[in-house]
Amino acid sequence: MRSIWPNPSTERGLSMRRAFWSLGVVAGLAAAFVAGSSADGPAAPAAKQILIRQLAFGESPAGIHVGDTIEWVNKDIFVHSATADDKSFDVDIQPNGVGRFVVRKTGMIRYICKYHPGMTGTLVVER
Ligand SMILES: [Cu+2]
Repeated sequence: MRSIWPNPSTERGLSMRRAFWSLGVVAGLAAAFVAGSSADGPAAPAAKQILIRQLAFGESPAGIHVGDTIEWVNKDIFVHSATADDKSFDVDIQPNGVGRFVVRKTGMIRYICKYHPGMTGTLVVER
């Protein structure tokens, strides 16, 4: 004789499926969170400073990557510029000021100060 009540095993099966589904959602969110904070992604953009003093560019920082901002800090009483040979940037830097440029490509970029062409520097940009 058939029972008019719901089959208990089916009910239990349903709630088990719901539990597994919820678990799946939680696991998915956790995985997305971990992926978002993954350490093997590109490095976070950084600011890299180059000091200018006594009519000379300071040493270029190592480990410049695409997306980093170069900050030329001018300690002189003259306006300087950082002007790329390949014309990819031309930044004026006021006395006691900072000139900024966001690196967009890899490679070696030579630059000069267009006001004092004897001032030269080189950026080496890695991926
Ligand atoms: Cu200069």
